[in-house]
Amino acid sequence: MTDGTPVGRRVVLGMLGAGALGVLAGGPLSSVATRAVSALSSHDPTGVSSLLPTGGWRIYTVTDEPTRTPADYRLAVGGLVEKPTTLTFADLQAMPVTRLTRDFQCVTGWRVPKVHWAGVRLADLLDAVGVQPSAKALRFTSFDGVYTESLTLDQSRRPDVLVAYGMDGGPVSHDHGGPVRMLVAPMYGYKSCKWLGGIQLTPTVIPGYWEQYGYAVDGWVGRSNFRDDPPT
Ligand SMILES: Nc1nc2c(c(=O)[nH]1)N[C@H]1C(S)=C(S)[C@@H](COP(=O)(O)O)O[C@H]1N2
Ligand SMILES: [Mo]
Repeated sequence: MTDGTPVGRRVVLGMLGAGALGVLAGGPLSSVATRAVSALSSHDPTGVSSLLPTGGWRIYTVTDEPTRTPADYRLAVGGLVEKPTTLTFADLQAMPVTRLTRDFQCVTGWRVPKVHWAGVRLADLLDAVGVQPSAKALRFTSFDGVYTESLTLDQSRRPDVLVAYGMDGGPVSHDHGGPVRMLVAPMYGYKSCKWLGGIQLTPTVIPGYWEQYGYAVDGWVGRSNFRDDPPT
């Protein structure tokens, strides 16, 4: 899956149906860390692996994990905006903080209940840069150089969509996409771009990384993809 060869929807769904097996076989949702944790949980009838410090999280990346510190972090906001802007970590922290507690749900079935997030509402950021009338969607890019995501402009203005720098009382850790990641709380995890490097306003939705492999562009939890139980 590293050569960029597109995989049809059927193949992806097949791998997901196989659950942890798909991950162990090196499916597209895997990373070395994910494989290790999944291998453990799939061979652990005692449930002891759920006591591991990952707290139910799987760490996903489609590249080698990129590194950026708060000091060298930059978020470029451009495209169809009035004021193209590059924000530092300090700029983000100087904006009004929004705190949210929400379950985090991956489309493959794992869920972490009641994660505490802190960050800047994307809506506030959009107000600060000014959105041009022709903008209808957003494209998120990761500084991993590969991962991308999308939202419609309406979705992006929801109060539960954050440019997040805080998680469970601390910073968003490197593994979880720090210093800054997206949190699109009402949608599956793949909509929340880690290691956020850029936000571009676009005339139309440009499907993101996983959406090219058949996942829903409108990835509402419980109402898309596999329609599992809505989060609590
Ligand atoms: N840059 C980047 N962002 C990403 C991913 C990724 O592989 N790379 N995986 C997505 C998926 S499928 C999920 S479920 C969540 C996982 O977040 P976590 O690694 O903090 O658990 O990140 C999303 N954002
Ligand atoms: Mo995911």
